[in-house]
Amino acid sequence: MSEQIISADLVANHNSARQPALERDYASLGERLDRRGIAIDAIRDQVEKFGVAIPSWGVGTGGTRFARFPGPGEPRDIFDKIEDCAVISQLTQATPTVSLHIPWDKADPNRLKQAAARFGLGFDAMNSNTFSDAKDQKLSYKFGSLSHADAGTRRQAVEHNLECIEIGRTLGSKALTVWIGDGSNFPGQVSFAKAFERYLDAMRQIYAGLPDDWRLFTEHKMYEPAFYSTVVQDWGTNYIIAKELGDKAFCLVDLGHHAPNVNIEMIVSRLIQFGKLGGFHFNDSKYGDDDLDAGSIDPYRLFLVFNELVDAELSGAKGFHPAHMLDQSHNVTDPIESLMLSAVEVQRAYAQALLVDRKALDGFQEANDALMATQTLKTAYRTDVEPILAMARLRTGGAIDPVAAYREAGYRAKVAAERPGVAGGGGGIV
Ligand SMILES: [Mn+2]
Repeated sequence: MSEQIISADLVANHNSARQPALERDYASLGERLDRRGIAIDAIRDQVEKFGVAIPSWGVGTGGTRFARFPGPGEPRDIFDKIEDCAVISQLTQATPTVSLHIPWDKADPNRLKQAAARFGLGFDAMNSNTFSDAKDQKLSYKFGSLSHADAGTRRQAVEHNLECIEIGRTLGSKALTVWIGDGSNFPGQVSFAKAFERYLDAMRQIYAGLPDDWRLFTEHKMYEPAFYSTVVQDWGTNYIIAKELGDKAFCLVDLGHHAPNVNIEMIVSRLIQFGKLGGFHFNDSKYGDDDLDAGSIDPYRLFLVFNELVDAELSGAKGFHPAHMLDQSHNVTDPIESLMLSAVEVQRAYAQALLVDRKALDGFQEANDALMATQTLKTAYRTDVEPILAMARLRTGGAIDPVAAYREAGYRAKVAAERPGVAGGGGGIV
């Protein structure tokens, strides 16, 4: 049995006070779903198996390029971050893994492995960083990394990615995610073609160092930090990269990395159809790469993305096993609370998508019945699946209301006393 940071008695008391009402709500929803030919327990079983990774950088307070306002009890190092992730996992039972960022989380890999194993946590994809300069780094990434004009700088960036793979091998990770900030701020500053060719050449060297059972995820982003052009700017370029590199290369979709109003669920469908969807960075946005909490701005879009994912899952799409991860920046909330609710929102969209009557939807599509087709999706989306999610948490040892249990436990006040304040200053959206 793995160690639990929040007292098991506290969680048990929290749950026993809420369980009778939950059981009534679950039975009532079960009866309504039964009328639609859906077995509630089967949906609950699938929700119990669903997990989303926590990014190590998400448990610290984020910031913007204007300022960062640190909260109390912020993690001081990766070991504190793993403890915060363990709290999220314990109370939600939805986040079994942590995704590390190198060099931010650099430490003895064996110590890292032990620290995570203590709480029953595993490691998701490794994330490299060639978008900022590490301390004592020889060559600067100010003008790019994997696409830099200078061969030595490109080599340094390749070696950093190979080091991330090495660390990940010890940790039991099975994927590397590469996002670069390379691009330009002025028309004419770089040759689009030359920069992309240099990038592909560097990525081929990283791909060559990938173990056979690993996957390589490349993440596109339309703009920022470069404001005129970005080397890996959209899903089209990303698809070309994955095709050029080979069978172990896939596209990663960060929901915030598109122009406003782009039909992301359709991009998801295209990548699935051609076997190149690697995974997600879930978050939400209003204007740009806002890194807001998943489902906080446009929960219907999150559902529509999951509608495509569930459709692929049920139709047995070849090689389909996307990695799910949150990638958010929490500027005004307690990051642990935001991450718990975000994980639950991702689960919620998954559960709602499982309720879509796919046979009926297909019939309406074939008959050009636009109104009934869209209503079929709405019927699933409008269903309040909270009793399913709460029941899944109760059965797996989590809390019926994770935020309430977290506040009852007084975890933030406890770590605030143990962890000295972190100085404010630099920004931190990535
Ligand atoms: Mn991302």
